[in-house]
Amino acid sequence: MTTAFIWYLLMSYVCGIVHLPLRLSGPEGSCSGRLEVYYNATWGSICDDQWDIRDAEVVCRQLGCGKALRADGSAAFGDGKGMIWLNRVECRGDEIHLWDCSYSLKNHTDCSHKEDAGVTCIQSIADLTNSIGKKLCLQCFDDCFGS
Ligand SMILES: [Ca+2]
Ligand SMILES: [Ca+2]
Repeated sequence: MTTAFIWYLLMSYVCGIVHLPLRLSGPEGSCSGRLEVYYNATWGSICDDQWDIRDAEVVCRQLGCGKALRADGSAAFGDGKGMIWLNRVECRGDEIHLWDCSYSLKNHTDCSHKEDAGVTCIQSIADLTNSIGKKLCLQCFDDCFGS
């Protein structure tokens, strides 16, 4: 096995076979804010159609932010920029990752940034370890899959 392949396996494990990395863009720290998803080498936002607390539960879980308090819509955390990658997210609420849910993933020109979705999660003691994990995942994406 090449070093690159071993590295890939390691990062796949750390990142949980990454399909759709998430981050929150907000003023109140890492566990609330406008949701952004990394796809096609670009961060984009999520349309709030059918955005609800079950979807927020999964996002908060994936980010290591504990339980969800609220699913925010109508650009509650301000308008995003660029692509709107996700719409019509439908989670049961017990999924580990958002990509386990049903959703529409493409450049949603039928939605506007006035409808950007966000989440408000309970911050947990796990934040510290998870923020390190998140950094690793982002680093992984920049290094392994970035342009
Ligand atoms: Ca809407
Ligand atoms: Ca939903």
